[in-house]
Amino acid sequence: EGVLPQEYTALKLKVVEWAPKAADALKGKIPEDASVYLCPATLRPETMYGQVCCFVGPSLSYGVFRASEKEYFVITERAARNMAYQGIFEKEGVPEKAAEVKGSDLIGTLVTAPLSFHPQVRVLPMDTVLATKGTGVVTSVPSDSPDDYAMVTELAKKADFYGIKKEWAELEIIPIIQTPTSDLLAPHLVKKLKINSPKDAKQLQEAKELAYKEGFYQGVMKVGDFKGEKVEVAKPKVREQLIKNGDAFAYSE
Ligand code: A2H
Repeated sequence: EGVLPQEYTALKLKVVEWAPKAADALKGKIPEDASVYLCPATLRPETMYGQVCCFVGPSLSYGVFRASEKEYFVITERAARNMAYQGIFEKEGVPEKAAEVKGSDLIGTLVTAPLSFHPQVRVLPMDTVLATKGTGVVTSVPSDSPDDYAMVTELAKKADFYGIKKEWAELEIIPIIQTPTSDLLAPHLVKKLKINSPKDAKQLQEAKELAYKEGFYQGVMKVGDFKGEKVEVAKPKVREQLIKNGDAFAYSE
């Protein structure tokens, strides 16, 4: 881990419909009138218009933690401990875990996606999600993240193997940021560097660095309330808007 604290935006993706195994794991453990959210941590809040799914690590274990009387968050135990000390939960100190659920049991759960052109998206598996970073939940923006593009392409290609419905991984990828190279920078780089699978780690690292630099320093918003503004300028504005609307909160580690 780096020396400087990483300032994430944690999104609140509200569960609309649980996958059957997740529903079983949670049965009777969460108050009926409470909302449960998957909370992906992102460094690119300005890309949230392009969310198409939400990744969890299928072999990771998640807790459903009480944030307040009416709100519960699905995140890793590690993230919950950090949040409990950052004053994100109503009760400070030790986080209160209401239930436990395996990543694989969350696959197929339907959640809302704040700001996205796709108002509801599915939870899908991604083996490279680290338990040691962020919340262990990652929102997928294939237009601007090479990792995300490589993974949704793989999921659509091998839907049966991954035990998902093909259409869950085939939501339209809409351009949201214009750069000198492309308005779909991640797909462009994945093709240019001949990346064939999420396992091409070295090329993906290169693509990720290129995409991040070009997107941040030369990108211009194509959509949303800050359309026409530079990404650098729009980023904090989108973040504030998400937080003000109750769709996100600040999380650092
Ligand atoms: B980013 P850093 Cl559009 N395991 O969000 C693996 N990856 C994780 C993670 C975890 N536990 N937690 C967060 N991440 C991803 C958007 C995005 C991101 C775009 C472009 C690049 C990008 C949509 N996915 O990240 O190591 C999250 O994906 C490339 C740096 O803390 C998060 O932001 O720097 C980013 O990695 C945090 O990575």
